[in-house]
Amino acid sequence: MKRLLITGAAGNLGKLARARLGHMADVLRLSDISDMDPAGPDEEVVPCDLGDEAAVYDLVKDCDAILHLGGVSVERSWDQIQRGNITGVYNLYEAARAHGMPRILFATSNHTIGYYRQDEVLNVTDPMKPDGLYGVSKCFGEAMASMYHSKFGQETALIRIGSCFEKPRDRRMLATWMSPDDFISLIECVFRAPMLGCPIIWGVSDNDLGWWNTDTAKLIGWRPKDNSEAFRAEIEATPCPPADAPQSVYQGGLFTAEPIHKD
Ligand code: NAI
Ligand code: 15L
Repeated sequence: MKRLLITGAAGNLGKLARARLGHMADVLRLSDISDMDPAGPDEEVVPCDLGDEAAVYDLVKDCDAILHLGGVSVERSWDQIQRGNITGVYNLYEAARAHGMPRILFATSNHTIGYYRQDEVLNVTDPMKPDGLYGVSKCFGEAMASMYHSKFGQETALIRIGSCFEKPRDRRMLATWMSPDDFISLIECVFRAPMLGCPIIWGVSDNDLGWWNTDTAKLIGWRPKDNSEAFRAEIEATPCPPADAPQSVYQGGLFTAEPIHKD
């Protein structure tokens, strides 16, 4: 493809994508509200607040695909979440509609279902059970993608990411972990698939411990290769939280214990 837009390019996953996806497009257009490193060869750096409709319209122009990582990524006040994850998502989908509907990978989250218990196994068709305002905003994003697909044919891969870090950080992440390598191969599969539609796909590695039926990954030919078991001994050497603690009970872990933030 000619131009791949990466929103949230200053964030953790955005930096990873910037470093490793150059081969996917002639040009990477990198955008964030936070500071980014200057443009390198075959890069465009375009600062943009997702809450600014006109700016997002210009941002999406001439892009062939969008890796949408931008927005608030943890529990925060409604004002912050609304701008990045509600208004921002509306602005992105409207801009995409105006500019030929480039395929979108939308980074949604396990916090859309965080109030399910860890002894339950979920399918992507199970009802949402968000664990906070952040989770609710990701449910909204999934609903927007579904509506734009039904009404206009806009393609989106709704990737419900578990926990994408260099390695799992606690016992819960033995189930939710997705390695950086698996994330990159997932993105490649999304943008290379001949047909996409609007599937929900769990963004999780091939962990022995798992709470999610990962069948929909096959729709795009994605086969994660890493397994959190490699880190089990390291994790189990750390103190074990009580069995009735939120991080031991709920799939969303400590997000279920967050208050409604007011500032
Ligand atoms: P991050 O917080 O490091 O990066 C998000 C970026 O979005 C930040 O650089 C931030 O400045 C930018 N941003 C926030 N509000 C914005 C606005 N109004 N306009 C423009 N940019 C704005 O998050 P991370 O870890 O890189 O995650 C990327 C995406 O993946 C997020 O959407 C997050 O919700 C999602 N995700 C990540 C998971 C993970 O394990 N890292 C798990 C589940 C979902
Ligand atoms: C998320 O949605 C967050 O963006 C990320 O920072 C992690 O907290 C992750 O979920 C998780 O549940 O581990």
